[in-house]
Amino acid sequence: MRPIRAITRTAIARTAVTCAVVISVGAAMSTTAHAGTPDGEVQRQVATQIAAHGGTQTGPGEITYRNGAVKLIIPSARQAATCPGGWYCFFQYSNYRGRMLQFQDCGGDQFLGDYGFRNYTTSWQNHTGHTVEVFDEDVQPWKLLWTEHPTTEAVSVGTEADNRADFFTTYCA
Ligand SMILES: [Ca+2]
Repeated sequence: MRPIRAITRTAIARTAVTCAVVISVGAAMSTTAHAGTPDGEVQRQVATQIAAHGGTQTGPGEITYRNGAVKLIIPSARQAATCPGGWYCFFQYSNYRGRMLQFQDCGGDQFLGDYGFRNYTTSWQNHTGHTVEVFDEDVQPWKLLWTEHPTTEAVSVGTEADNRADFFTTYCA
């Protein structure tokens, strides 16, 4: 059973990438007709993200990884991303704006670079009971940048930690 499932998954992933490319071409044509269309730009960024870091598009501006354990949201110009209950989220800009990378797993280390989010975080929200310790591994020894206690958030990580987060350890509630 396992080899068959693996093949199916690969086939699905290939189909998703093909769709993304086709949609991207459509978006490019649309941009020609309506210059600066935010939705077209979002779709272009989705295609770029999948080409660079894999994942499957599961909605407008939404890319899912690891069978749903991780999601990247690329919001349109009209609407900010929202960190749902039961997840903890990293945001590209202050005040929970820009791209949002959301997780729900606990009990180990996870690497933001796997999703193109290394040195990228400026604000965060933790809508779980887990505790998350976030590190910079570009310095020796690795530096603890901040700790996300259960149900807390920060509109900005501050100048010292801005765009430095590389990985985190999540302690289960
Ligand atoms: Ca770093």
